[in-house]
Amino acid sequence: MFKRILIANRGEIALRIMRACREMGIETVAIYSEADRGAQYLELADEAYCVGPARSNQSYLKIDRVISAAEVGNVQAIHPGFGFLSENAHFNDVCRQCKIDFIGPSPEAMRQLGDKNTAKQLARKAKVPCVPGSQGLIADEKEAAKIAAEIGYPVLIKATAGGGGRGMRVAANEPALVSAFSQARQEAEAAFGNPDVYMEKYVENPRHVEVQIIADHHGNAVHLWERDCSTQRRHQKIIEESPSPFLKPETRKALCDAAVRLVKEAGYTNAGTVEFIVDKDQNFYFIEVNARIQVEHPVTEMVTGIDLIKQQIRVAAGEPLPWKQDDIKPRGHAIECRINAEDPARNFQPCPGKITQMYVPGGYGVRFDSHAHAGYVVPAHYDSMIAKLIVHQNTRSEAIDSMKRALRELRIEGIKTTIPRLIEILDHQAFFNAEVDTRFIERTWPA
Ligand code: MV4
Repeated sequence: MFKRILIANRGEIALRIMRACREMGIETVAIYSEADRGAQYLELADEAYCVGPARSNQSYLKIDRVISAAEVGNVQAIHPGFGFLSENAHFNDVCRQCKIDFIGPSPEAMRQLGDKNTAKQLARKAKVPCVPGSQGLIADEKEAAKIAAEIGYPVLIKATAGGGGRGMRVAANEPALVSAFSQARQEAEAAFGNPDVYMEKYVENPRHVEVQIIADHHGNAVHLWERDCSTQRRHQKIIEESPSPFLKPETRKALCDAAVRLVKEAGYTNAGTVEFIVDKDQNFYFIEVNARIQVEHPVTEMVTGIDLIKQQIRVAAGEPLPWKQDDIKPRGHAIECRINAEDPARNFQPCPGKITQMYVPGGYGVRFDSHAHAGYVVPAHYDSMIAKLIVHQNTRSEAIDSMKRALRELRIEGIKTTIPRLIEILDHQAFFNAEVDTRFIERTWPA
């Protein structure tokens, strides 16, 4: 087992990893930018090194500085968290060259699944349902028009190097296709340095259901059931829950088993998430793999009783998974609300600044993951999430009541937060009725 791990991240996920390591008797080396200097969570690491100024591309994203901190800190492994370098295959390669274990998949698996088109090819080989569309990348407008005519409009053009909703263009008909195709390629080249695109039939108003998986270095892979992340705004998840209130049991089993087939086909190791969209008739389609731990991992931890961060570290250290699929029996219902320093009354614009007062909820089945505290200055340089409020109860109805109670108790003064909007969503009949698809927020609260 590792003696020391560098945490190549900041904020609540850095704190989450420090806590897991502390309980495992593993020392931690934290990194921070000038904007995070003095943050209280850094005191919970055994050592902390400044890696540069506030801007991410001069600090948390600077591979040479992160590796230098790992060398100086004399660590055996690096946990990348989510965001930043967590899906950077080159960083993963550099860790390997420096003989520092990367707590995540191999660079090869990360590259193969990070490319959406090759990920779909793997999915087809693993008999995982994919959205009807092009067999591969599309060379030109002519081919695009031919395929669109075959699958029928509306179609979605997607950047193979994109993901998370970036680099997508809908075309409702042939005249719109030509401009959508060229815009998608231009945007993809600009954003990802790779203009290649593929095409899919556009699935109207889907739900977003993702499957947590974890695989070891001994050929074992299991799923830890699903999370429903349909409550999102502009591809930013707001509320996640498990189990999905929408899936029928047979759909749930087929979807989770498909996710395991895909990761086995890819030779994937460590934790990952297989993302699907599900249409109103329970047809599910593979969309992409997230080759990292995700923000919403606590939802799965609560219903399975598994500490995913500890399990990631054990898998990276070469340990076999301690369970077979049948041992993983989910219990109850968990909901997570992301608390962002944003102003719902001003189109969710980020609202950095000093938290003057903070009152954190508790009680039966309530978990609060946050690095924030009274006196903490929310920096303007990073994403606006400052806390995650998670509840776990026996039923969905009880979990909703518990979440509303906890949200009403939670006080974060001095800055605007998304708490009022979260309460409105949880109070909405459509949410209670599980009638939420990925367009629910924009339909109900048009910007
Ligand atoms: C889709 C889709 C509809 N049809 N693909 C791709 C990135 C992923 N995070 C969201 N993506 C979508 N792919 C087809 N063929 C709709 C979306 C989508 C979406 C999916 C899940 C959750 C939120 C979404 C918001 C907008 C679009």
